[in-house]
Order: sequence, then C-alpha cells, then structure tokens
Amino acid sequence: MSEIFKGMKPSRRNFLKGAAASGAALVGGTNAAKAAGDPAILEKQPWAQFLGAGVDEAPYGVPSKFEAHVRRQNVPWLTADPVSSINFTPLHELDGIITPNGLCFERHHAGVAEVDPSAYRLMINGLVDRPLVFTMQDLMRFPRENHVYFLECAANTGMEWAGAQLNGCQFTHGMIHNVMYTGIPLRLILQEAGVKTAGKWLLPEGADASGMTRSIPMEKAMDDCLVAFKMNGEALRPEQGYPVRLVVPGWEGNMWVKWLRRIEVGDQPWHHREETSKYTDLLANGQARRFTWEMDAKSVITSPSPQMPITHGPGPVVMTGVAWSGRGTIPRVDVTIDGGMNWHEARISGPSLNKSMHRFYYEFDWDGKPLLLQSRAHDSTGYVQPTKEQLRSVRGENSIYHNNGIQTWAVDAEGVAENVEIS
Ligand SMILES: Nc1nc2c(c(=O)[nH]1)N[C@H]1C(S)=C(S)[C@@H](COP(=O)(O)O)O[C@H]1N2
Ligand SMILES: [Mo]
Repeated sequence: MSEIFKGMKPSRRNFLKGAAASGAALVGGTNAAKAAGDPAILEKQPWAQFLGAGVDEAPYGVPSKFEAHVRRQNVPWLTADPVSSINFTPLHELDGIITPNGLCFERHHAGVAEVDPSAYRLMINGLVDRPLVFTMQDLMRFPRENHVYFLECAANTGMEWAGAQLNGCQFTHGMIHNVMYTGIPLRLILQEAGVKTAGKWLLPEGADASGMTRSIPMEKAMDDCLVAFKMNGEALRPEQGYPVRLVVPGWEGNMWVKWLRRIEVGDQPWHHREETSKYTDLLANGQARRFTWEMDAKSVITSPSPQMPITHGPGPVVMTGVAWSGRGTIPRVDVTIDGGMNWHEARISGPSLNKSMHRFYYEFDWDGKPLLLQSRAHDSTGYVQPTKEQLRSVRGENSIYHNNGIQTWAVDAEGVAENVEIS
C-alpha cells in the first residue's frame, strides 16, 4: 500500500489520529485502533485527485480490476480437453444467494455452441397431436414466469468419495450455480402440441455437437420445468445454453439440456448414454442405482475455507456458507467449530426459496486454537445431510455422483484451512 501514498501531504493527520483512536473503543476487538496514522484515511487518495472514467466507457460493465482473482477455475487433471470438461464457481468469494452470470460454472460435452437466435428453432415431436416448430418470436408470445433455482451437476463433490482431495470449496463444491430464470412453463408448450395419452416421457435434445439427450418423466415436465431464455434478467450466456435451455428444478444438472433444439414425446425412457453409462451410481454389490434425479440436501462452509483462510488472527470470525435441497427449502443449518462435539444453529439470511440456494452465517469469537468446521443442512422434508461415513456405508465406494456428505475444513492456529475428513 505505502508506495501509492508516497509524496502525499499528511495535512490533517493530528486531528484524525485522535478521532480514529477514540473510535477504537466502540468497536472493541477489531483492529480499528491501528488506523491511527493510517494514510488511507488521512491522505487524499489517487481516486479523489483525478476525474474518473465517464459514462459509456464501459457500455457493458465488468467487475473492479481488484476483483480479477474472482473467477471460474478448472482442475487441470480433470481437463483432458476443454471442450469436454468443467470449471468451477468461485463459491468462496460469493455472498448472498445469486450466482453472477459470468461466474456460473460450465460443463460442456462438445464446447459452447454459438447459436444464432434468428436461426433458432424448438421442435416438439413424437406422441403429440400436432408436431410443432417454434421460432424465438413464437416463444416470446407464451406467458412466462420467474424462479430462482440451483443447478448442481451430479458429479459435484464426486472427487471426494474416497477421501479428502481437492483443497477449496470452489473445487469440492463449485459445480453449482443459483440463478433467477425467466422462462415458459414447459407444460404450456406441451399443451400447445397436445400430448397423446400414451405420451409419458420426454427426450429433450441439445443443439450442440454433443446432441445431448436425457429422458424426463411427464409428471416433472408438467410440474415445474421451464423453457428458459433469461438468467438474472439478461439473455442466457452462451456457456449456459443461449438462447434457450431447459430448467429442471432440483434435479441433476445433466438433465438441464442447453441450446435446447428438440423435445420428443415417447411412452418410455430411452436409456441413452447420459442415463446409463453416465449418471448412474454403481453400488458395492455391483448393481447400479437407476434414475437418481433429485439432488439431496447439501451444504458447505464457504468461508473460512482453504481458499479463504482466517488472516486477522484471534477475535470475531464471520463464518458463512450455502445450503440447498432438490426437494424443497432449507429451514435449518447446523454448524460446528469443534468437529461435531457441539452443534449450533446457523442464521439463514436472504430469501428461502424452493429448490434454491440458501445463505447461512455463524459469527463466533476465535480463541486462536485449531478448528474443525462443518455444516449440516436440514431440508423441508425433514431429511438431514449425512456424514461421509454414513453415505459410504449405504452407497459403497464406487460412486462418482451424488456425494452430499458433510464437508470438514481443519483450520490451524495460523488460520490456514485444509480439506480433511474426521472419523
Ligand atoms: N446440450 C447440452 N446440454 C447440457 C450439457 C451439454 O454438454 N450439452 N451438459 C450438461 C451437464 S452434465 C450439466 S452439469 C449442465 C451444466 O450447466 P452449466 O454449464 O450451465 O453449468 O448442463 C447440462 N446440459
Ligand atoms: Mo453434469
């Protein structure tokens, strides 16, 4: 810091030094007392000495350059080829419940399709009275709704089945984003085509080179699926399926087909690649779980965490994290700082919405001794997030998908946090 302030005149130093010192008494444990003589408060800063950028210099705004470290990141050994890979949401840097559009993790099977909305078509075929093809303009004439939903890839936390591995909640839990979608209830589009009585399943298909498909039961489609074209108020990002993606609330991310081009209605599931060879869980007895659509309740502490160490020493710590459930809301999150000897109810702040992320906080006074931090989500069905041990005792150790076990961060006396497991 000091270089920037070199050569600036310490004009009102003595007066302000006194003011800062008396303020210190009010805020007790914080380091406000250290502010006495601080040039950052005493001296005129560069940004107050010159005019700033005018309007129109950034017709589409971007974050401050001081936030350049807040970014999606991949894990090199998981990225054999970027067109069929994943990166991760920087959960540790975020607050509240909404994921900013530019920070939503990406999962592509064949890269980001660049779809021209004027050539965009959505086709409905199969067991319908009237096979239909919609343009963007056609879709804009359907009634629309707004909903905030999380999308979690079923493989989120999948690298942690055998033990603690990746050091940061971005990498262990960052295959999730939480966005407000604007879209058309899928039910309305299906009603327009007229589903035949035998039509019990849907096969949404992507327009990208992977042509990704998944089987979705009719009840879900008629219940809460959306054909979405906006995220957080603006057009979907290309990475998230511009111009149209399917939203399948609470269900595994793989079903949320991006660049949605076709929906076929059929009388039974198709058992395509993404629901047989992938997105099934091999159990210890050699059988695989079929159609594990719903995402179980889960939570993670985002700070302190390996990428967010405690840097200010003993004293007040704001612990925070996120919790979500594919089956409803999160009425309660418990947290512990001593590896589960004592649990405390965390404070949930912000909207508590169905199938959306929830934000929780737990403020405590750190004595400077090592900590074992955990959080445990309860959802509105009464389900409680299991320990990793409980999960492995039921599911074995062959799984990749649907790992919603309780995460532990060990914090040492220096405040450095690490991914660990305790038994
Ligand atoms: N067309 C298409 N849709 C797709 C995919 C894809 O590769 N192509 N990936 C799926 C997977 S596995 C996930 S987890 C989510 C990821 O959505 P996101 O990139 O918005 O995070 O999209 C799903 N929809
Ligand atoms: Mo996924």
